[in-house]
Amino acid sequence: MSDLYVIGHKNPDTDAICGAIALADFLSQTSHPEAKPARLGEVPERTAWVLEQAGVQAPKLINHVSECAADVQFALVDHNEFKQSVDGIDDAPVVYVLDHHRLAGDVVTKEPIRFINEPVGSSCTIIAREYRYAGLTPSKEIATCLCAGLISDTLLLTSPTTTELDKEILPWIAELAGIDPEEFTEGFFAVGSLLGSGSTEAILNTDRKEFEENGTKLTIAQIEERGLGPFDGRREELESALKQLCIDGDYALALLAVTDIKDNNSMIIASGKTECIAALPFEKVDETLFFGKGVCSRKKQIFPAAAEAIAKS
Ligand SMILES: [Mn+2]
Repeated sequence: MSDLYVIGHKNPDTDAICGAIALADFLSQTSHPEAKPARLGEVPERTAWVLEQAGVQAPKLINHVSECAADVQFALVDHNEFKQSVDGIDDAPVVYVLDHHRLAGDVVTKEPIRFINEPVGSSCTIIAREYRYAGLTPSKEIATCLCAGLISDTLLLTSPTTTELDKEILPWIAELAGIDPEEFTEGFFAVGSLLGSGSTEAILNTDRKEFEENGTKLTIAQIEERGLGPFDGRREELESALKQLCIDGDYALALLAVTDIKDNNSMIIASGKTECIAALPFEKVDETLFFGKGVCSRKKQIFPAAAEAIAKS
C-alpha cells in the first residue's frame, strides 16, 4: 500500500501540526489505514508544549515530495494553496483536503476526492466533527491536540473567526482531553514570547504565509503575544528585516502583524509598494506602521484587506 501523508502548511502553526496528527489518526481508523502525519517545518515552541502535554511525538519532517516514495499521496490540512504546501506538490496526487481558508483553486485531481472547507475557527474543529459523524471518540492524546488547534486559532473562542460549531465542539473535546480550556490557554500563550526573546528571523518566519493574488505576490507574518511591551524597542530591527524580506521575495506587500491576545488588537508593520501600503484600511500610526483595532485574524481580516489594497493600487 502506498504512503499517504497528512500535511499542514509550511511554517506550521499549532492547528497545522495538531490537525495533521489528528486527521491522520482519524483517516487511519476510517478510509485510509495507511495515513501518517507529517510536517513542513520546525515545530514552534508553543506547539512543542502542546505535544508534550498530549504525550505525542512531532510528525516526520518533509521538505520535498521527492523525499517520499514514488507513489506517495497527500492529504492537505489547514491549507489548500500550493504556495503554502510541500515543494513538488504540483506533481503529486492530493486525495483529501480539510481546511478553513479561502480557496485558491490549486487542487486539481483526476478522480473525485473528499474536499471539506468550511469557514469555522480551526481545522481541528472540523476534524473533531468528523470523529463525531463517524461515531468515533478521539483518544485523550488526540483530543488534547484538537483542543490546542481550536483554542490557538480562535484565541479561546474570541477571534472573529469563531463560529457556533467551535463553541459546540470545544467542551466535548476538552472533556475528552481532561483539560480546562482557560488554564490550557494560559499555559499555551505563556510559552515562548517571540517578541520578548525571539530572533528577528523567528518573528518573521515562524508563522508567515505567502499568497498570490491576480499574479501579485504578498506575504503576511503574524505573532501572538500577551501584551506588546517590547514592540517599540524592536520595531526598527523588525522593519528593516521585513523590508529585506520584501525585496528578496519580490513581494508587492509584506506585512508583520503583532497581535495582542489580551485585547485582540494588532500592530501591523508594512513594507512594499508605497501605493499598496497607503491603501491599507487600518488606522495609520506613521508611514509604515498601522494599528488594527480588533484585528487579529489573518484569513478573515488582514489578508482580505491586503488583497483589496493591492487591487486598488
Ligand atoms: Mn488553522
